[in-house]
Amino acid sequence: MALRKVRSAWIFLSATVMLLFSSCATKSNIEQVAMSDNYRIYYEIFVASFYDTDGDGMGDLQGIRQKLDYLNEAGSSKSLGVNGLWLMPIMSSPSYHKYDVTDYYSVDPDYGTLEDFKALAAACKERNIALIIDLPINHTSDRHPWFQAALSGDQDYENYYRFRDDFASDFHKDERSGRFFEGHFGSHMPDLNLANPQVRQELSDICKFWLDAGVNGFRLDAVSWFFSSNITANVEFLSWLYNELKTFDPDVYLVGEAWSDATTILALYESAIPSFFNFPFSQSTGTLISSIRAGKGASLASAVDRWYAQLPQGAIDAPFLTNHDHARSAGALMGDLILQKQAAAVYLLLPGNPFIYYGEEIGMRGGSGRDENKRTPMIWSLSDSEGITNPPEGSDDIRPLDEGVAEQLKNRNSLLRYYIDIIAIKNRYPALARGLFNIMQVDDQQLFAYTVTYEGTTYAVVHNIGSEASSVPLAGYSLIEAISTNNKKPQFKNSLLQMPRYSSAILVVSH
Ligand SMILES: [Ca+2]
Repeated sequence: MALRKVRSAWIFLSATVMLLFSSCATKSNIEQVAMSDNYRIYYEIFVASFYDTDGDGMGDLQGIRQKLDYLNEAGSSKSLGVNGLWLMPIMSSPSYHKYDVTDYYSVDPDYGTLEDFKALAAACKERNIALIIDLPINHTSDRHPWFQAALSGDQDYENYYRFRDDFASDFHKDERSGRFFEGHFGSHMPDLNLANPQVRQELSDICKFWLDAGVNGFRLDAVSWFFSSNITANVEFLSWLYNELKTFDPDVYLVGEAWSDATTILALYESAIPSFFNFPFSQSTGTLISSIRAGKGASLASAVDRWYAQLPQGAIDAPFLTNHDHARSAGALMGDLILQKQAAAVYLLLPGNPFIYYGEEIGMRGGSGRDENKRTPMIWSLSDSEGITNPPEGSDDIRPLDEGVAEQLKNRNSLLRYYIDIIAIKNRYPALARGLFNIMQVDDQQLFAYTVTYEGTTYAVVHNIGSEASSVPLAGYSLIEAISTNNKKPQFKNSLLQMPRYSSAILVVSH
């Protein structure tokens, strides 16, 4: 809509400039992202809480397939438009979260069958949605046959884990032998010995199995604990894994979870794995939410600039607000609709692959206390309970919403409709995800302003994340997207970009 408005204004300008501008716009609009392209907007799903198709109260893989129209239906204004999915663990496991696997070659019966998974993967492929699954390989379940064999004294399988004779931090006593095994996340999740070539062969086989079943890659759980905090060993293992998987699929996408500081994450990028989650920017105390809350765009720009200056070439940053381990972002943004919209515009439009946590797009709240409260049922509708799952057992804080998905789709001013608009813009201009970042120096501390340059075209992205209107002179640019969190949109007149409070604009260099 904004694009049409701008284009009609250009009718009054010279034919030459008009031609240049429309060639830029047309190119961006028709460009299709190839399936092999690893630049995506991802959506993280806790399968158990997403959509239930057989009425047992448990979300399932068929439920995700039924909701693909919601996630990405080409040309629909009621579809979110994400083109990547990350499923939290789907393999057999005794726990509700399934991060402790008992069989890496099966789908947990709670969620369906391997056939259901293959059908989902095929449906994703048809829609050009990249599908990645959680791969918890720092540890297995203590009920995994490998660990059971180890406990029964099988030497080969003892070497699959990390046993020692005396106690050390993170080690647990095996009462039978009197020895100790490592289990950073508890005695029910024994750590695998990732230095053992036999274990590596098992992991290679497992990944091959899932790539053959249709995944595009994996989200690697707990990578900073693979060899405790030994970064050199972790980098070596991650390099080995990435190179191994590239022999099966040269376009395989991996994103690592190193819930750690910038120094550790940057060091792990030496493995050449494409993405690591941007934890320093995430959570209620991270750079994104704290800058949005304070309305300090210029300091956010400096932080982002420092971060991109350190990322190695080829790295695909993976910014997010919060994930399944954090209290939901809506709470940190004080339930304020405008702040939630502004936070979404800022992080979704950043270079790289943003990761949306299911329910974030409708402002779901919760997450104090137990982890179960961070993983509550997706609210599809307030009036129709079809497909809505039971809450995870043990959750004791379920927050209601004024509007679920169905209601927000009908409300032009809703958070969901805003997410749909922003995602469409990110998809419309491939440069926004892929471009080279450069900070723009502006006078107003409220403004978060930068350029991205890709294939010879430079775009400017300007956010006013403050509570006062602002303006910035931008000679040589044309406004192509004017985005408002309320009802006042940015205007561009006589090379002056006028930014209402809490608004965003995208411009292109007009040569
Ligand atoms: Ca079910």
